[in-house]
Amino acid sequence: MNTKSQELFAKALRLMPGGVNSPVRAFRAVGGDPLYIASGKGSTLTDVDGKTYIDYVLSWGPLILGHAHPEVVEALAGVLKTGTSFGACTAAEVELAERICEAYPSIERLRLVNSGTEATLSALRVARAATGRDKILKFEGCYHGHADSLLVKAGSGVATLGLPDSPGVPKVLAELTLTVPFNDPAALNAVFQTHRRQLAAAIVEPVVGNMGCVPPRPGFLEKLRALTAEQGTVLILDEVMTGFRVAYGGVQQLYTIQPDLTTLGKIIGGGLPVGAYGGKAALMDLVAPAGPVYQAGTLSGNPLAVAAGLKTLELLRRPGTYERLETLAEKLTSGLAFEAAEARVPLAVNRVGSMFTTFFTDRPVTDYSSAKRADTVAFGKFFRALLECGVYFPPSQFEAAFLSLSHSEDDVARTIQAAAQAFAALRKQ
Ligand code: KE4
Repeated sequence: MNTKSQELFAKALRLMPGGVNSPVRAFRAVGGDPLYIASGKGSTLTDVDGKTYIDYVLSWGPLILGHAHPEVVEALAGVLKTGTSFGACTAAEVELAERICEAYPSIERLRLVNSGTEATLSALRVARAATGRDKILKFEGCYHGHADSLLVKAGSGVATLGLPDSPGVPKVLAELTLTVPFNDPAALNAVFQTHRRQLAAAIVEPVVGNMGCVPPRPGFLEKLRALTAEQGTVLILDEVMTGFRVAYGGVQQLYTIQPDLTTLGKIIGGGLPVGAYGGKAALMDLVAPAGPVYQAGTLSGNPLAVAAGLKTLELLRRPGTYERLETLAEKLTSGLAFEAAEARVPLAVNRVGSMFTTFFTDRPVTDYSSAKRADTVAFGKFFRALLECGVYFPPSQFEAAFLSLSHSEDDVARTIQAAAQAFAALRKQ
């Protein structure tokens, strides 16, 4: 007897590529058919077959408050009645820009867009315009959305599906994107010497989420900042995932790194489509209509996403928020590590704040090549065993998992218990 999810997926396969609207949702890396979600509430999701799961995907990061937070729903309900989009300026977009600039001192001006992809492609365009240079630097295993120039040795779904790089990206364009391993200062020095004063931008996930969670080694970001400053290369911190996640002020608050441009997304829209890029006024004033660099968007700054974002940031400013996330995430990840050790299952757990990844490997994961050593078959079995126990982890070894303020100690205890069972089953195989 097919489940409703399976019936929907069979129909979707005839209508959408791979049956999904974003590749990583297809469960290709973990086996089985994708879940079809009927609703979310707090820390849980319920699928169309009525099964409920503790959710550690949280829409890939945005839902740091949890699903359908009453105050976010109320804020949206209010906006719905007064109009969803005007294609014109609103007071709320000014307020959201103000809140973001307050939280990110490196951002003097910003532009709201509708996705992280739009944010990063726009930031790159500004960097190329400002420097008059064409080459850019990214890091192997980092993912910055699906703009042509950035689909080179990318992480997230590209890594999940083991795609070499995407066909359809002109060779002449891909050749302008240089890549080096994350956390490799020697490679960083070499690329800046070989392409001295030729790099328009260096874009990095300052804490990587898209090869799985990988923090920067001490001094790595500082080295990147020094080299980019010395050679007039625009440093772009892609904080689409880490912004308002690892701290209210993102990684640049944790590591006191001042980038030239920052990209944001996910949490600032509270679960609605959003992105933002911003930074030094001298750079951002190049953007039309202030300057000649063109970038536009029908729904940029739309009242719904702005309302959900403003309410989310307001609730995140409440005292104790990040301490709560830290306590719960530490309890969860130390519990997972303990149970894996008890079952003698090799596991490396990387965590920064309330984003983390359980790598099935007995060696530290510090870059893309070490992440790719993880046992993805074991991860798939772990994922499916957790799913059976009503726990929904990201369906890929090369993704970060997240906690929300709606997750409870009971959720964490149940997750650790489910993981203990999953590790024991893995051990027997
Ligand atoms: P979007 O275009 O998907 O809104 O953002 C692209 C992006 C940019 N930068 C970073 C650091 C990101 O993590 C992302 C998107 N993240 C993935 C999950 N790792 C989105 C999930 C998906 O592709 O379905």
